[in-house]
Amino acid sequence: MSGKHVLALSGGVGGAKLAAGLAAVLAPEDLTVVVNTGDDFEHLGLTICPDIDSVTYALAGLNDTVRGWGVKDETWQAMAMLRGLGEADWFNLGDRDMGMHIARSWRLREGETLSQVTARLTRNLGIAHAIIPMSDAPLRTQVETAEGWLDFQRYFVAEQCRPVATGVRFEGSPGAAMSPAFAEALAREDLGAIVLCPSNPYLSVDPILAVDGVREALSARKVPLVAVSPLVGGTSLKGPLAKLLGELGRPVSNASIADHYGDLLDHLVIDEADAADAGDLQARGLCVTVTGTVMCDAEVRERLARVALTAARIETG
Ligand code: FO1
Repeated sequence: MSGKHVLALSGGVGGAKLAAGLAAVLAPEDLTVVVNTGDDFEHLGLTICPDIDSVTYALAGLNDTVRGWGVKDETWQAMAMLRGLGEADWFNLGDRDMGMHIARSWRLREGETLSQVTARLTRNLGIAHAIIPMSDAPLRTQVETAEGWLDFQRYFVAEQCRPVATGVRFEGSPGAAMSPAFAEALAREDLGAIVLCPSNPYLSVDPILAVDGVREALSARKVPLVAVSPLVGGTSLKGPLAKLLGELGRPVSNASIADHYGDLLDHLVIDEADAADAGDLQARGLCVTVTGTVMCDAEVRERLARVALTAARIETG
């Protein structure tokens, strides 16, 4: 019998939605979600892990679906106080969200690893599925611009992705080892498939591939690797992917997503608005599924999760 454990690799907002869909259709023992930590940074004395937060809030049903990040029904009193005190206010920390960063920072300072802290906090929020940081070591995404190399959140939030990007690098790679549960998931005898969530390939998935040994392990895998494209109608729904592709001199199309993942990819799930891309992708030897990929509610998230799992030859009930 082929394995049925699914390893999903996810960034923040879009990835978190599919991760929530996968968690809705797979039992906790059948899913491991490994999350990008290249966006993490230290801010106001706190360790912020935005993509872990997004996946955690999505699986806990706490995510703000309008803003796309942070906690729903959020209030901003602490932020107003910080602003009044003359502290940095370019990165918005809601009151409820702040509790997450305080708990994480406190436990890290007490000596727990990021994996241990994440397991503790997700469990205490009632999440049964495994949400795993890609590494317990710092691996930081930086974007090259005319102003020099910018740390990810400086580029993404403070500069609103305005500077023209000429390169991306991952400080700490090589040298960052896989988190223990990531390595275990990749080595599982019952591993049945790998799913790349619809996250930015350059900014959210590449940091995971830059962790020591990950690209090699994925190349050597014996199970299907399915990606859900983050492009919809030839552009990115949210975030800088379309702008970044243009700046890096690549077409804003699914051909660029397929080129980027290269031999790693077996099957690409693309949006129905991009159905015209299917022929070219198939001509390269890729399997393609065309479906609606805009995850506007829980029902669509689950449906897309089932489509991705079917593409990966994983049975769902
Ligand atoms: N994104 C923003 O655009 N502006 C913010 O002020 C902001 C604050 C923030 C706080 C906590 C958190 O977990 C995420 C936050 N994000 C914010 C989202 C985050 O910058 C990005 O969505 C991810 O890093 C990209 O995946």
